[in-house]
Amino acid sequence: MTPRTTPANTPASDIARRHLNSGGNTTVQKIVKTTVPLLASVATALALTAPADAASDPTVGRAKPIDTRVDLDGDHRPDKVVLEVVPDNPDEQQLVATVSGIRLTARIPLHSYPGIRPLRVVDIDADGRDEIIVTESVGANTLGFTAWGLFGGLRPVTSPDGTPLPLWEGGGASAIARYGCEPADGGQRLVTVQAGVIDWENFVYQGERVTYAVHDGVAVEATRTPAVGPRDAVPFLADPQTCA
Ligand SMILES: [Ca+2]
Ligand SMILES: [Ca+2]
Repeated sequence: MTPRTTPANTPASDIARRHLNSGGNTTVQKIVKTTVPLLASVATALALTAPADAASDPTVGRAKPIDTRVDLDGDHRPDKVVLEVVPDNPDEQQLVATVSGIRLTARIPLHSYPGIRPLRVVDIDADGRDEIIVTESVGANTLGFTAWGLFGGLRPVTSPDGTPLPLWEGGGASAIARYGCEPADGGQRLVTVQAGVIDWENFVYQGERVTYAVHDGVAVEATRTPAVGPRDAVPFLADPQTCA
């Protein structure tokens, strides 16, 4: 088994549930002018509310399910797919697909302060059956994903050992994390790029480009290419749109 590395990433869980409320209770003292010699004070704890910009931010989707249509089984008819937060567990999301009247569900980790994120529809193996990219983690500068499709059920794309294959995007200034697809052998391969900066003055990165042949939801490594260069060096380029 080939060891895989993951990019340096701020654990999203560290910030996942940081509370927006700030400040303390405000005490309102009302002086009552009566014959009573002492002041009567009324303390009122004002209800604090989350900042308005959070409530109106369209990217904050924790409570609202995402409902879309994709063709999971490749019969050219759209299949309903819904992604929602598991009601009693904000660290888990549920993917629900309805294919030919059969309801399929999958529970997926969710480490994202802004909640569930929009689904990306792809066809990683170019077999005419769509897969869905689900965001599992939102870090300070890196997103983590897994890809899901109909592989004998609603299942993730995995390594040959059966563990879900993570995909990354971002990296900030210190790293490069990308995924995409590219044509190969008359078909299509999944591509991942991971690199870290080795020269801060010139922004030179060292890492590798790995390609996978994906069949029936199993990603088998096809090539692994070490590379050194700037962010836009050809081996470091990968575009998620090429998997669509
Ligand atoms: Ca279909
Ligand atoms: Ca496919």
